[in-house]
Amino acid sequence: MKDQLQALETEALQKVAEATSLKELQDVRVAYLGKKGPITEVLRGMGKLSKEERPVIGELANTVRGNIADAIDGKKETIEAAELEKQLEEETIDVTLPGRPAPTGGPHLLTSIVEEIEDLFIGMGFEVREGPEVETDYYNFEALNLPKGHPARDMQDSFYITEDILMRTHTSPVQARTMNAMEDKRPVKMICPGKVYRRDTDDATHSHQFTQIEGLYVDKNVRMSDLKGVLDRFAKQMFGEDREIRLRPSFFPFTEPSVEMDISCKMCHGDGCSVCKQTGWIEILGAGMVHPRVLEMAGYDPKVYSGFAFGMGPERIAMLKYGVDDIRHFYTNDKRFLKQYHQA
Ligand code: 2NL
Repeated sequence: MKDQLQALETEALQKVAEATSLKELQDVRVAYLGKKGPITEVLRGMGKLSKEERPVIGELANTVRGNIADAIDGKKETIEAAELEKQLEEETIDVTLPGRPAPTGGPHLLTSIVEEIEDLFIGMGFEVREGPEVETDYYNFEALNLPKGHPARDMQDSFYITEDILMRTHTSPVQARTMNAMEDKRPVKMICPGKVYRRDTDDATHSHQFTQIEGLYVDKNVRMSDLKGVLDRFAKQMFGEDREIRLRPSFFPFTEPSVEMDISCKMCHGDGCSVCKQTGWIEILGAGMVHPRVLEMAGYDPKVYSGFAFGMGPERIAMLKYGVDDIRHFYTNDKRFLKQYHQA
């Protein structure tokens, strides 16, 4: 029985040494020290032993059990320490990794374009002014040399609130108001960006609501060459220093003479392509020398003062600059479209 116990101990210690996980170790504990294990068996059979043998075997059995239990506990600590070490190694956080960027929005392409144009004209000494989108018939038409019955009123028929109040059809009323408010009739040098409204059927190139930027410079001795210089700088800064401008005669009721400005086509360098419709030139804006009647109505003596004015559509500028093919993209707010221009 003594030999049997000693063999059991050797065998158990061997198994403990071989165990590589807590699960295997637990299996060894159950196999050797459990209620159905061989040691318990020996202790149960003690009754059959002689009086002399009983304490000797009993003591040996307890020693063997104690040794096995100690070996298991020792090994358990070793395995646990190794597992902790492994876990610490695997779950290390690299605090030097750059963080994941949080998704952010960005300015709408139209906002970026309007701000770019504003900055450009501020750089040439223009002030930025805004005004009401709901206007009186007087400031929207009358003060701009578009009297009642003028055919241009049919062309830009708008959304009327009452017979005398309407959604503005251009931003010019802001300029007429600014000139009017100038008590001492000082020079005016301003641009006015903003939303305008016209009764139109929406399609790829028309929208019933769109934006406009108009400019006005009134002073003594303002000449057509000043207009040309300012617009040339605008065109080159906006579309590239290699662009040329061209002024063609045109008509607006509030300017005389009136012109339309084209920029040279970058795609074909003047040879003619689909972008410029085979002409080598792309129409950008309308402009002219402020009509003497407009100056007079605003209280500026046209014999003393002269001025130039221009008007452009930021949507058109953005469409040409970025190759946008449909004005409705600016207003339908498809994020796939908008996201492309967050860096614009
Ligand atoms: C266009 C043409 C234009 C103006 C706007 C203006 C304003 C005042 C006096 C005289 Cl207060 N003129 N504005 C002048 C010429 C052209 O816009 O095609 N815009 C998209």
